[in-house]
Amino acid sequence: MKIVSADVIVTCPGRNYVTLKITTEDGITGLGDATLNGRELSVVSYLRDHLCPMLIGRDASRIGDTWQYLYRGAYWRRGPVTMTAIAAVDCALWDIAGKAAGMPVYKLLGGQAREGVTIYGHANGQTIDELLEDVQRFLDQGYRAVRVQAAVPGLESTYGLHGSDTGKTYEPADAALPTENVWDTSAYLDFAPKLMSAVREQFGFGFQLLHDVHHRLSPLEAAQLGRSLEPYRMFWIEDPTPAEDQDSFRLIRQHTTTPLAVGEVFSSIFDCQHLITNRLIDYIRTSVSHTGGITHLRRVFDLAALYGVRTGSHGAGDLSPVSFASALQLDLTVPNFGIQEYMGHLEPASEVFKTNYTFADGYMHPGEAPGLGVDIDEEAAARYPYQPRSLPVNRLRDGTMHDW
Ligand code: KDG
Ligand code: MG
Repeated sequence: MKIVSADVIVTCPGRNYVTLKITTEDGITGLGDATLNGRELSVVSYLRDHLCPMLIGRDASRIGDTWQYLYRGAYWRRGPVTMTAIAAVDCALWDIAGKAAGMPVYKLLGGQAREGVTIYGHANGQTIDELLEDVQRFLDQGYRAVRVQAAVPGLESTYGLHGSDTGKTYEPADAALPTENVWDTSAYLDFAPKLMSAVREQFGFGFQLLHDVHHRLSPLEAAQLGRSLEPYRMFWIEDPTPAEDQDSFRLIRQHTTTPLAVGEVFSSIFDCQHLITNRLIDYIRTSVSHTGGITHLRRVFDLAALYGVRTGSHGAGDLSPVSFASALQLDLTVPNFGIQEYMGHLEPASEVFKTNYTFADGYMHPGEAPGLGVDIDEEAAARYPYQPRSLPVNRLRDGTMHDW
């Protein structure tokens, strides 16, 4: 099963996606998501200029060896660009393996360990009332878990709010230069418990409640937040503090029993090792497309299982449907599955990516199509050319750069 071509498809059906397509001599194609939001073209170059030429002539069935060849062979290790590129190759090879075997990838990974994958959706609002309406919309659809974000009073913009016109994105639609947001920790710490209290008061405790702090607090502030949210029994708070200084999570842990989820910006098992083996987090958020693909993420999840840490993979809309399908295939099989994020994709994405996953009763299933279960329509992709876009940046009121 020799590889005869490896092509990179860049498209922007609502937002930019980079897809790797590998073709074998017998005409089987495999897809991998290579999207790194705001830095897309660096992965395009990594693939086109470096990895694609190395893939030609290789045996597509040697998935683990190819992973090691690309990882060790780079000499320069880890990092989001390298690991996203390797992830795309890895997922595409799993897709090919599934198609060659006539099975969905989850069957190659050991078969399903649950009937479906619990997902959480993103509810948001400019006001608490608007947020409550949005939560209701998710509960009406059958969601069992909802992430809530609402505008912090006094701030001009808040992370996690969708533009009402797009419904699913909260980033500037047309900016090559980052927009600048202003952040105020005090205003946020005042507001967050009021928000959760309103949600629990209106809807009770019959569903899982999640919230993303998006790296904004110091460890001590994160401890205060966690404690203030304890009455609302959160499923997790996510990224309460930036995770470079991993020992700082001990301080949060000492002060609160609110569960912690971290890892969407990590790119390897080594980034997760300290937090997991010291039991400093409850959920690991690494994603299949930013953490070396199915092959590597499976190792992260296995390490996490040893320490009672459960999975909660990143699934924002800037990860393509190929990524989401890959995540579902793995989620269905691992013993320590926790939850899967699902933000959905903007409407035009469905013209480009043809998916097989289904949603019912709060659960997703990847479907029974061989491989990952996603096809790409390259003519439709060409109708949506790449558009330079950036994630926002954040400053404190006095102008100091802060984490976004
Ligand atoms: O590209 C950045 C987004 O993926 C990120 O801001 C979304 O934090 C996020 C989440 O939890 O989905
Ligand atoms: Mg997040």
